[in-house]
Amino acid sequence: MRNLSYTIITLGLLCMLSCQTSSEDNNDYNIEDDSSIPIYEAEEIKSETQRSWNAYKEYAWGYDVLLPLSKSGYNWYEESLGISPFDAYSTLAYMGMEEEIKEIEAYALSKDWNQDVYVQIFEVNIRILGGLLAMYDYSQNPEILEKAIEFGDRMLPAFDSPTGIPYHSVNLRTGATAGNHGEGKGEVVNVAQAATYLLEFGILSYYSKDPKYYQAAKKASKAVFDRKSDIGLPGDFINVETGEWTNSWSYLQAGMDSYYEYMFKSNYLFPDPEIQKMWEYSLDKINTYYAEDFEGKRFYACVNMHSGKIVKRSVSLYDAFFPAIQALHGDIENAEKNMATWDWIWDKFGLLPTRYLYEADSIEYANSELNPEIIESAYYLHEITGNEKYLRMIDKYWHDMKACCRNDVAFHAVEDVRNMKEKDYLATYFFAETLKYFYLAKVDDSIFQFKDFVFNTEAHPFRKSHFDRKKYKEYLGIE
Ligand code: DMJ
Repeated sequence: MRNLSYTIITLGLLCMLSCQTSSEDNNDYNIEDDSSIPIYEAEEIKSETQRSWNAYKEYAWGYDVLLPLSKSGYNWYEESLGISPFDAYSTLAYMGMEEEIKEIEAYALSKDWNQDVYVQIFEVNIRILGGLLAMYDYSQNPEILEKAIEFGDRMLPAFDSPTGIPYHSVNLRTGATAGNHGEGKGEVVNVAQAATYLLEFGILSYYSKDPKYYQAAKKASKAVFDRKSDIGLPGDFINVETGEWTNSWSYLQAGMDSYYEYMFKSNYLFPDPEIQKMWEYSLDKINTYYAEDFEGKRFYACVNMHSGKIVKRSVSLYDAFFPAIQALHGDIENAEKNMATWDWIWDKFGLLPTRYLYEADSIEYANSELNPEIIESAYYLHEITGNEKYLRMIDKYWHDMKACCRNDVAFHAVEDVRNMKEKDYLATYFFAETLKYFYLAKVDDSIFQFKDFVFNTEAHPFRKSHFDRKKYKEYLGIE
């Protein structure tokens, strides 16, 4: 036992040293000047994706998630939804893994959604519906579209609330609504759960030529927006039956992030004057109330929705999606300031902790779960500005992630970025997003051109030219 403890401690120290060496190296590493150091190759990412996908197939096929340390599978609910293949498909497709994507298409077609299970509407929207729609976007197989429409129809009863904001969860078989895992009523949701549907539901309406999906998503987003405070900010938790705010914090973090993201992205793909107004109004409030220059760095704080006063100087790694949106919107100056802060936080720890208190300069939540947002923003900024320093950042993120999170079969999350303690979990978004952004950042233009696509919040790509600028208004019911 004692020997085992020593072995574990020694292995832990070795891991810490290797991770810290990597992060310390990076602190000395001047990304602007170091143009002689070669950047990783796209082929390396593809082979790491193949290796991790093989591990999912060997140890967890049929389960939602791979547990890479115990080499087993894990389900979110009592029954498996088989989420990883839906999330992985679009990444494997653009990597040219033909055999694997054919296998996933067959799996998707054989999937029986008539499951007596309550699923969280937000999560299945971005991962399963988003994944199925991207599968159709890539394969153009009409049977896949039928599966996507069926899945969308099973989600719709969740939106049948007095406000039009969806309940937390829906039973895929019965359409009954509830809270998590069928518990409670599910009437209190955060704003991301309330209003992250415009993009997938817009695409579903376009392809099915039935406006009902987009209109349901729009009603939900407007229901949140219309309940903004006197100074124009939404809160973070809302009751879907009464429309009352149950908490009055306002921020860019997980829980609100994709509410903002989808106002922008949906309007980017399917211009809708009402949504555009909402986005422009909201962006102005974000810049007025959340943005704070603190000790020479740009942060986006948590504020009170009524007073606009800062309630917490805290950021979460999810907020690192925002430089991508700022850059695509055309606000390069703020995107670059924001990105520089994220890169600085990365360098402090060698990975991003889930939540960092910037005034106290301390970690609030120390886990790090292979999240994609910082890579996503560096990728957008590299594509949009052409500045090589963003590719150098991505290269650093890849080397650090490899040093701290790669094991003998795949990659794993980290419990604590201060000691890089391993966590037995590989989130499905690692396949959908993290590996995809690493790959696309280095892949040749003949394979993928950033400017031709829109990504959902789970990085499922949609080719813009598939959506006719003259027809979308009719299909989505936009006046
Ligand atoms: C992803 O599942 C999505 O990007 C979501 O919008 C929030 N972030 C996670 C990954 O960090």
